[in-house]
Amino acid sequence: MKTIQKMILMTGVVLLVLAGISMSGCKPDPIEPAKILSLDITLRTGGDDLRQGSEALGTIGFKNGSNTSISLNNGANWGNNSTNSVSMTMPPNTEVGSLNWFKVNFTSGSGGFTGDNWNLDQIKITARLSDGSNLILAERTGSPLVRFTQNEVREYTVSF
Ligand SMILES: [Ca+2]
Repeated sequence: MKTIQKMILMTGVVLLVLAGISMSGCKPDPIEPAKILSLDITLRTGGDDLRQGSEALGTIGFKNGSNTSISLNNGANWGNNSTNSVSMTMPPNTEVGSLNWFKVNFTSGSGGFTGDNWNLDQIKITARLSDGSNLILAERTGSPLVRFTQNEVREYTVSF
């Protein structure tokens, strides 16, 4: 074969290979992973209530270092052996892997003669996703799981 024919042949091979590469790059876009629209925080109070005027503050921490808080009980009484659910809206485009921890902070109200204590027997954190499904992120149970007190035990953290 003459050199010029070899060059033409080689050029053809190279073009075919390049065409193959560009074709394989034309795959359809992968399906966007579902985003978290909101969290459902379900808390079961055990044998010692969360008194009216006391506060359970919920804070979600993100891996990028930011965090956001809401009052879980809004100053209301959570009676002995009651279960309460609170919805927490997430920022737009919150990815499942972006959550780092959830923390409950207890502050005893000052209304009674003595400070309040609160037994938390269970916490369950469920993500509501943009594709309509739910994802349980954490579920912790104990009897109690944690006993919050006025001065000593004031926070409990769930790491994801
Ligand atoms: Ca109490």
